[in-house]
Formats: sequence, structure tokens, C-alpha cells
Amino acid sequence: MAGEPQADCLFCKIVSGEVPATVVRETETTVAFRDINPQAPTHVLVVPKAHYPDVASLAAADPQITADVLTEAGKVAAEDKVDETGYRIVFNTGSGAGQTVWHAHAHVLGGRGLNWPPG
Ligand code: IU
Repeated sequence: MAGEPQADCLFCKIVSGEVPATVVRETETTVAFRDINPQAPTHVLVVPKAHYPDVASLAAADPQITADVLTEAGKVAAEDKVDETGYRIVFNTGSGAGQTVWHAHAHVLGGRGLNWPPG
């Protein structure tokens, strides 16, 4: 069923605590943890606890949880103080865009200059 945990999903295992992660924030609907391979001084992933393969399917199924993910991304940025200099929220969607984990997640990147257009 849509949103149910998937046995083979790494981020579902982080949500359940089966796989350890450096969790920085948690709400009823979301978990935020530091990326294992950080691309910036702040690189945190915010995931919905419910399993959806990408942000588009999450948004179609549950606009409130989508908003919760974005709200948490802003709070992560504020707690790491990268809101003072600017930060980026990225949802890689599809393999051509670099998505490698098929559980919706926002990357929160900051703490260094970020180029535009992105690579
Ligand atoms: P992507 O947008 O699907 O490519 O992002 C997946 C991210 O998950 C990527 O930045 C990885 O470094 C990160 N990650 C992680 O934090 N912990 C893990 O065990 C694995 C991937 I595998």
C-alpha cells in the first residue's frame, strides 16, 4: 500500500532505527539526518517517514507531509545557521538527475558557495 515501509529500502530502515544515522531532527512525519557522503559543510537529508519513491509521488499522495519535509528543511538550515548565508533544498528526481535512493528525500546543502546552474 502507498506509504507503507518497504523491506528493501535503506531510508525506511533509517526511519525505523534498524540502520543507524546521525539524526538531527525528528517529527511525527519526518526524520532529518546527516548525509553519509556530505557535499557541503551542511548536508542533511529530510525524509518522510512514509515510503514514497520520489517527491512527485509524495506530493501527489500527501501534500501535508510534503509541506512537513520543506518546513523541516528550513529548520535544519536555521539550526546549522546556513540560513544566514544561503542554502539549497534539492530533490533529485529520477536516475538522470542523480537520484540513487528511491525514498523521497530533500537534500539541505549549505555552508559553502553554491554554483548556478548546478551540475
Ligand atoms: P540521491 O539524491 O538519491 O542521490 O541521494 C541519496 C543520498 O543518500 C546521497 O547523497 C548519499 O550520500 C546518501 N546516503 C546516505 O546518507 N546514507 C547511506 O547509507 C547511503 C546513501 I547508501
